[in-house]
Amino acid sequence: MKQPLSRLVAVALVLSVALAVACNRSVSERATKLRAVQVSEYKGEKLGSIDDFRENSIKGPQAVDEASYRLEISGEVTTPRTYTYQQVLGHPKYSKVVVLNCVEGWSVKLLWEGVLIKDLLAEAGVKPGAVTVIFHAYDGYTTSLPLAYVLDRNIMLAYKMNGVVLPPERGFPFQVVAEDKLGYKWAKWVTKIELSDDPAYKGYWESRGYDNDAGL
Ligand SMILES: Nc1nc2c(c(=O)[nH]1)N[C@H]1C(S)=C(S)[C@@H](COP(=O)(O)O)O[C@H]1N2
Ligand SMILES: [Mo]
Repeated sequence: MKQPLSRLVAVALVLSVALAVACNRSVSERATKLRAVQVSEYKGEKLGSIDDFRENSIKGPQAVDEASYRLEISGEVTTPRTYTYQQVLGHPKYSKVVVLNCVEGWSVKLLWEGVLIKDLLAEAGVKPGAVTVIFHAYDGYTTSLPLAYVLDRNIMLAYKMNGVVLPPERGFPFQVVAEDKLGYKWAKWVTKIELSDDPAYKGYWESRGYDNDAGL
């Protein structure tokens, strides 16, 4: 039987709308599922939740595209490097339970999984004059940590929290796990790690009066 063309067009329209709705739903379902499968305990230790954070980033949550994302290692290094998301994940992985304390007075204990920043720095070759590690982020945020602290304390660049990939608002693809330092040292959405010979460098909050050491 011959179908009128308008009938076919109508069917195609209905199908494409249904598909669009289904895709949208799967995006929010994915976010919900991520939270549903997060771990709540690690080696007998009770953990906080991904939702125990108060989102107060300088420009709100950032949506970083995994395919076009690059992490740069630059500044006082012998060979500046650029990594894709997967190339960063190709480094040896580490897990650790660490508490994040914000200056606002709240804190959250989570299981973090990531790579060691010093493994990335070793590949770029740190120049002898470097003393400060500056983190640049997708939202324009900056903060820094002493190079000695990053190396001696095995500071991690995390890609998972409580066993799930960092949600966009929690810093996807990477957040610095600056243990024993206040939350503003825990750069989210890290895009560049710059080595500097300036021991007094001040990042976003530090240049607005917050303590540059930020020790707990
Ligand atoms: N890129 C970026 N990273 C950032 C921030 C920010 O505004 N931008 N805020 C910092 C602060 S003040 C805290 S307490 C931690 C956790 O922030 P959240 O609760 O908004 O995730 O992220 C830190 N990292
Ligand atoms: Mo904070």
